Amino acid sequence: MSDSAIKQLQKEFPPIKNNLILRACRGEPLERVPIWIMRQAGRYLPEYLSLRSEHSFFDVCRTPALCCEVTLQPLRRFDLDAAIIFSDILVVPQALGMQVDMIAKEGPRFAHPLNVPADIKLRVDRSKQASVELKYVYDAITLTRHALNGQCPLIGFSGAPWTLMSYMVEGKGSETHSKAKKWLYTYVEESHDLLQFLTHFIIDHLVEQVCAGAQLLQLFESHCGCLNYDLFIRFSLPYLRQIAKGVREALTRRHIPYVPLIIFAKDAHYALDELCSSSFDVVGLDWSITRKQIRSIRDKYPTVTLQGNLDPCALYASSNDLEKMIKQMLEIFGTKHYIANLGHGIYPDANIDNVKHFIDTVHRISSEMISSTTSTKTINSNK
Ligand code: 1CP
Repeated sequence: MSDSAIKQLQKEFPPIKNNLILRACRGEPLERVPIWIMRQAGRYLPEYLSLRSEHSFFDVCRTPALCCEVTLQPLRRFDLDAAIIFSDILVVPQALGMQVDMIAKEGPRFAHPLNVPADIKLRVDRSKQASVELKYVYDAITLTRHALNGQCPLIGFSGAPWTLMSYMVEGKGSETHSKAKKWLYTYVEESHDLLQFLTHFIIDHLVEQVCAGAQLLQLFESHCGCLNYDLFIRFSLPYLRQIAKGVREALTRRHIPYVPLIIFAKDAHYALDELCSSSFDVVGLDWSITRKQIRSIRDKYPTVTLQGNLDPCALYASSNDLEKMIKQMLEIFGTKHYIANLGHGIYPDANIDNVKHFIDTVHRISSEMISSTTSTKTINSNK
């Protein structure tokens, strides 16, 4: 598609029919709680596996028509309240010139990870621009926003600086992230320099996604489990805050209406206060966050929308047990300022019937809860 054809398409997005999730971010009264599922497009769906048997992972990412198809697959099966563009957090290091391959049954693998700071000069091309290198993501977003035809909002996303840096140094997934953490203890200045550079690039990547049609943004800081409070405060939080502020300012500068920002900092149970006071509209909670912690931040930060946090493994339970867990989750979070989701990405062997049951049950129970409080209020006001 030509640039002018894309620009034209961006001006003519179909009107939105279901904006529940956007209203939840603003804390408006709702008829039911919105729900989407992290990694809702992916390997648990046979139609995804079938498409992947013909195309490599990054070919799918780089082909807007395929991205659009895969993004829509879960929406054809389930009554979801948001779509998330099919892409990956590792398209950012690729855009900077690093070679990343997706190895079957293993995951992402970098051909030449960063071993020492001198490698940054060799492997990371600081002249690259998101708007050029990741144009395929933005084209996919514009195409998908049209194909959705207003069914629900489209989420754009990026990995956060520390998570991307840890992949760039480790070169693959890791239990301990000890190579990347070594940088934080031995190459302090160089680590900050890399994180700062990534921060600017990520801000551009997120803003471009909004220009292309994304209606919410989620930032994945997936590797907080290997940090402690002090490391998080020094090497993650300042950059998360810069991103929230930077995206907001860039959108204002470009006269683009603001979109809600979600932070999902997995395993950052030690920094919930900091996350809730970092000017993100939504704080995603992973499945390990306790009821006590949820109640505490709910009370302390009533204007922050919370997202999560059902254990992805709860989808292996019987439908009766699953329903009990959903009810409990809705009772703890409440129905306002809340987006239901899993507390991490869905697993490839998730039971598809239970995925549908999860989504439909959140809708049913939350609408019952909302209509019973509304009718109680009406009775009270008529007294
Ligand atoms: O073979 C395949 O098809 C690859 C499986 C797969 C998929 C479906 C990968 C490899 N990435 C994705 C898509 C993806 N990744 C999405 C798409 C949209 C959707 O959610 O439906 C998103 C949002 C991501 C984000 C992502 N990628 C994260 C953050 C979320 C999280 O899990 O914490 C991370 C850490 C990655 C890296 C990555 N990509 C793929 C894998 C297996 C991994 C994890 C590797 C590891 O550290 O072990």
